Amino acid sequence: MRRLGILLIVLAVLSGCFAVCGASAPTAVPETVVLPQPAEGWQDSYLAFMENNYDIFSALWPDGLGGVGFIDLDLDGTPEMVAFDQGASAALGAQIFDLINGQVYCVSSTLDSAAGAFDSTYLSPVHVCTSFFESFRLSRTAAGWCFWVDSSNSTEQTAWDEIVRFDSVGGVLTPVSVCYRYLEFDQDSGLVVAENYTAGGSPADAAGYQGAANVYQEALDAGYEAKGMFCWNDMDRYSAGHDGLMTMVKDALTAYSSIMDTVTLASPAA
Ligand SMILES: [Ca+2]
Repeated sequence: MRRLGILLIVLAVLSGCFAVCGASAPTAVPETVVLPQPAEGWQDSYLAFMENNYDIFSALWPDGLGGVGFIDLDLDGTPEMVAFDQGASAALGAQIFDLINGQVYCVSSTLDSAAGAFDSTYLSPVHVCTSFFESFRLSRTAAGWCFWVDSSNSTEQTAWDEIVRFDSVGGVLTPVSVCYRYLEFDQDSGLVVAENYTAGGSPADAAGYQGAANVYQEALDAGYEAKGMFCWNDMDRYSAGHDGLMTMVKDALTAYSSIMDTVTLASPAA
């Protein structure tokens, strides 16, 4: 039976090359993705981390977190935890936590003070602003399968966005800046008065930025919709305090759906 209708998230040998899709491209990208088994007891590890570090969360986000969800961003089989703040600007700030050798670490945060509050051993300088768990896209690029996100934010006079790809480096979720665009507008005319671009971390022009972005924006999307819980969906249940936060985390764990259970592709790329 032909299996073109289904993206099987299968096993084995490919994990090394697809997990780090920024590495040199394999000769052929498989139509299926191989996922190892999740770390045993990963749900309890995240719950214990939240319980043990509630005072830090409370201090960093006194109004409470905006939402919590779980996504296996680096395709190593074990989900990362994505926690959104309440969004003081156009987009929400994402904080990403990874389970590394049995310990939970903050690996990305929009908040500078997170570096002093959490163990910063694996904290990346690359962070993410977006407003939906579904904004994290699983795609098949020419270099391999990966999650990526179009991270963006804006003010009345400025706008920026950054394509961020999620690699696994030594078992650690590693956000990588693919390309970055900053625009500044004249408040009266709305015309762009300043612009700045990078691609692969190096200065670029608009075409260089767009060329790097196209690799992801035009890649085959697997159709995976990540799930999470937002506090404003149920303010009574998810209050800013300890009980509300822990309930939100538990509900997000229940809502988590493995890529293996959910992804289908109508027409895998040639
Ligand atoms: Ca993972």
